[in-house]
Amino acid sequence: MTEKLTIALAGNPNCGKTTIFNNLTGARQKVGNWPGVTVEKKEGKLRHKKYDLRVVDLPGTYSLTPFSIEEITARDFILNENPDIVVAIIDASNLERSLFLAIQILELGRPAMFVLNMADVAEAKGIKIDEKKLSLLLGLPVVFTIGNKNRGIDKLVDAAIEEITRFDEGKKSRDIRYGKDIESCISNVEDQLIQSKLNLDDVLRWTAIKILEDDKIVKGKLRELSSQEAEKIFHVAENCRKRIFDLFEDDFEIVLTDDRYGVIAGIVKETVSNLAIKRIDMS
Ligand code: GDP
Ligand code: K
Ligand code: MG
Repeated sequence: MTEKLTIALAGNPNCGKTTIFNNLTGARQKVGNWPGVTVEKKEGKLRHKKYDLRVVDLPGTYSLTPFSIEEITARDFILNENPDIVVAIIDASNLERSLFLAIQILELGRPAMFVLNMADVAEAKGIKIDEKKLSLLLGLPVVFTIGNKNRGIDKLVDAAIEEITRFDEGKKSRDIRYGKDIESCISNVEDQLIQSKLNLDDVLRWTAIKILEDDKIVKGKLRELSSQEAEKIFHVAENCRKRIFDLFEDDFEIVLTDDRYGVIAGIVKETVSNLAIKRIDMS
């Protein structure tokens, strides 16, 4: 019996996503467009042990907001087609910048893992990432790769399959936690979502955050499910947005973005040491 699994590759432009996609799928590729848009869609196949893997190369993006067709395409695929795992490809030589997208992928609540690609570039720059600590901190697998040398690719696939299995056996993704004012808003909207019985299960927290960010697409989808429930939820969210504005004199999405950068700075501080800088410090 073979098992069919779908792996989606996500990441910033130029992080090496297509290189890794090519390493994984070789010549077994299909190139087309995403439905209705002129964004290129690449899909390929890979046979690994008892698994038939379908690999999808998502459009390169810096975020998962609804402001560009690439971002909408990437997040719709993750939300609607439910890949068995989302592999966030990270430029290891630029961890801080890459984490802005990567933690949003983690935040979707679906099975995910991080791939620290460009490991050679990071090493040449004297950047050392403690991948075990990063993995423990965020509760997901982390592997190093050097895409253009085809290094680490088997490890990537093994880790992906292990993580899919863990989720099948009941693992839940770990949440990124923000400041107390943001968290209390998220809880308020989550509570209202639960009362609405719209059955959002695994995307509950993500949906609450998106409503608070005034994400027009997510709000439109909720209205389609139940306009009456949607208005109640939006009312709670609007009160929270006002509270945040009074406290910080900025919109919720700006305050949350600042908080995200704070979380990222904390992760980088815990897991990265720059050997080049240390050498200078000691001289
Ligand atoms: P994408 O935009 O994310 O699809 O990135 P590409 O796969 O097109 O890669 C961008 C460039 O980075 C290409 O020139 C690759 O050969 C190169 N590249 C990919 N992975 C690595 C890596 O691990 N190390 C180095 N030094 N270059 C890489
Ligand atoms: K490219
Ligand atoms: Mg590409």
